[in-house]
Amino acid sequence: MIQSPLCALLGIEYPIFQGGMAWISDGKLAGAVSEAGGLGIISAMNADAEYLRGQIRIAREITEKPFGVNVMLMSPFADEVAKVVAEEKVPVVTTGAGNPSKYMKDWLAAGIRVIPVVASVSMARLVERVGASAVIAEGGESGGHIGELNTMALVPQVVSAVKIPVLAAGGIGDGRGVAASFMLGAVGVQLGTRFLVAKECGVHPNYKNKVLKANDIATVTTGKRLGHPVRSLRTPYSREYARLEYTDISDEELEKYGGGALYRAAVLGDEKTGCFLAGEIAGMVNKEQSAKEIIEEVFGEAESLLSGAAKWVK
Ligand code: TUI
Repeated sequence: MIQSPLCALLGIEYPIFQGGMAWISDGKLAGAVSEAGGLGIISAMNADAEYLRGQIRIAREITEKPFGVNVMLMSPFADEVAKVVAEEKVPVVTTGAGNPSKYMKDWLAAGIRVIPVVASVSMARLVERVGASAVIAEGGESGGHIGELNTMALVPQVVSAVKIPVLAAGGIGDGRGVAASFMLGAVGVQLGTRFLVAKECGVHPNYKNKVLKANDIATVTTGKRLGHPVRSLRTPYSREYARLEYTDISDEELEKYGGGALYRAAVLGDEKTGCFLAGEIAGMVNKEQSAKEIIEEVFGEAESLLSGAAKWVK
């Protein structure tokens, strides 16, 4: 059995978070992951307060165990979503794509454990100073919006820079990634892409099939020109976006081209115009399993690897 200080901190059985994926991580998936002993996370994405309240209710119908909400700080609804998580006394809030400082006072007053996703040492130090309980150091192997560093270099540098616990994210798809994360000094992991194909995940079947079929070089990054690189599966959409980035199209038009693409992928399953965010480990994901099976398989693998690690020491 693998237990880390993160389990005691949050009252969970396995030190694993299911990442908050826009249009994918809803109350049903988060409830299933939490019920299986990890921390399920509802993505508040670009949705309003009413949507989030509904998803929190669904998660609470599935489980009495702790769960989380991911607040996407670039969302136009971030202020109202920040109020809802405090009113609902959500046990854990993770944040992404920005600096969560302005919400920290209210969240801490509501007894919430705030665990921001960071892509640099400086952001990790900043969120520690304003009261974060832990940080998720997310490397560029992740799907979606990514920073400059990759997991292997980012995690140990964040671990050395802060006193709060660190979770590793980005490029983790099985027990090998979990074991490696512990060796880098992390006390837990966050996985997104692997949970995308969970049986309880309601994403469009075309999306699941694309991830199941993906190989090691199936993902690409686009969006650098607008200052927010994004990793997604190679599709007609990503190819056209990549082409447009190198034309003299205006930033506004490029932004408009990106609008609604996550919805078209996750909800409509539109293989031509959708943007299918996925991490580099998509090539390792080849079967649909329940959230419980995923967690138990991953930690079974990690346990045997970590208990055999002494063979390297002579
Ligand atoms: O946020 C994510 N992943 C995401 S958000 C998203 S929605 C979106 N769609 C299109 C463009 C942009 C966003 C899809 N996937 N992961 C967590 C994450 N946070 N990755 C990187 C960061 C991050 C970046 C900058 C965290 C803090 C930060 O600070 C910047 C600053 O100084 O304010």
